[in-house]
Amino acid sequence: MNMDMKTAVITGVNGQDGSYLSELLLAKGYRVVGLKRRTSTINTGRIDHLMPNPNFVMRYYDLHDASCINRTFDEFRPDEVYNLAAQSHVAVSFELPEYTSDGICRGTLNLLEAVRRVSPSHECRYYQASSSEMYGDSLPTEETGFNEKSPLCPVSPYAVAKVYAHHMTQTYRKAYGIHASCGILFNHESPRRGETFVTRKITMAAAKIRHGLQKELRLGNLDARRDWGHAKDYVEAMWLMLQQPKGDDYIVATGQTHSIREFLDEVFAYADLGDWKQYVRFDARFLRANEVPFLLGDSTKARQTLGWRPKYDMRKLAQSMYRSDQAMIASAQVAY
Ligand code: NAP
Ligand code: G4F
Repeated sequence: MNMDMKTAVITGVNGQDGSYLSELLLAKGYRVVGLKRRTSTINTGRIDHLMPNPNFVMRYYDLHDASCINRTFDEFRPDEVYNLAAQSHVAVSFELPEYTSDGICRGTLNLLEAVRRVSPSHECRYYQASSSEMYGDSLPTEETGFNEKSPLCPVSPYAVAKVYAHHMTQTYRKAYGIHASCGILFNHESPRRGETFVTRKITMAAAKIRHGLQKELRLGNLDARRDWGHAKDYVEAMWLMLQQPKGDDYIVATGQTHSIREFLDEVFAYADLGDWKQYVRFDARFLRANEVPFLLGDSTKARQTLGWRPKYDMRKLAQSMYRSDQAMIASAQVAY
């Protein structure tokens, strides 16, 4: 190994963001130590293409097991740690509140303690995956949307746990001088987005309907509004945060908000399927005990301090996700 090479540890490496961040860091000449949990079936589809790279190393890990973190940190002495692992589905967190909270809260605390232990003179930098879900059912007081000072009003077990992890990261920064940053990321999607999140559920359904493989799409609340960006843009902001002289908190968002209806309009028009109302059926199973009705982020601080800019808006994002799903379904049909 080249001694000048930086080492980054990424938890949740096989998730959507973990895969894009790994690509970014490998391209920048990092050694990437990717941590993933053991599953009974193989779920490395998003990172299989990185496996042959000698600078990409994988280790098993679980949010609920501190010993693996300590072993990994002792072995690799990371320069940067990106904490991306989480049970990240908000609706599921109502069904699995203890599991979701325990993983996010204890998992974050274990990592912060490990950073403090292996890096007493603060060389190791830490990134916390905070979320716009923390704003909950409040509305922004400014027209430009939520900013870093807006109050946090979480309304799901997932969001409450993310608030704990967010405050704990700030506490370790203040108390111990750790270079720790919280990225308050608004919804970000991509062709690699999990298929149970609403955007990907819609683009996959449109592609299947186009190919005659699906007849209807069952959805819950279509009135919620989200500030949707592309995950590839957002992982760049994560890296930029850790290149600053000090740790801090930053909103990462496009500054535009759209309803689920508007996302449906965009995808079904692009797929040339006509009016989506022909296919979409309301299904109360997809409603949540509490809903976050409105998200819009003001990323002025990230734009000014980090020089970060999103390249994708909702329209470009929706079209790229549909194109990718359409191509995947078409090639699967050829294979049959
Ligand atoms: P994702 O695709 O759901 O990936 C989550 C990763 O965490 C997966 O690798 C998953 O492994 C892993 N994980 C889950 N439970 C685990 C456990 N007990 N032990 C170890 N690993 C575990 O999420 P993402 O969209 O990439 O998001 C990355 C992070 O940003 C998450 O913390 C999420 O909460 C946060 N965030 C996301 C968004 C967004 O819009 N995408 C916005 C704000 C914040 P499996 O593949 O085995 O499940
Ligand atoms: O796509 P979603 O499941 O994303 P949600 O709940 O906004 O959470 C995502 O973004 C957060 C950042 O704000 C992350 F922290 C979190 O990890 C995750 O990545 O749902 C978006 C909206 C909701 O209002 C939901 O009620 O879509 C609505 N929706 C309507 N029908 C649906 C459905 N959501 C899903 N998943 N499935 C439906 O059938």
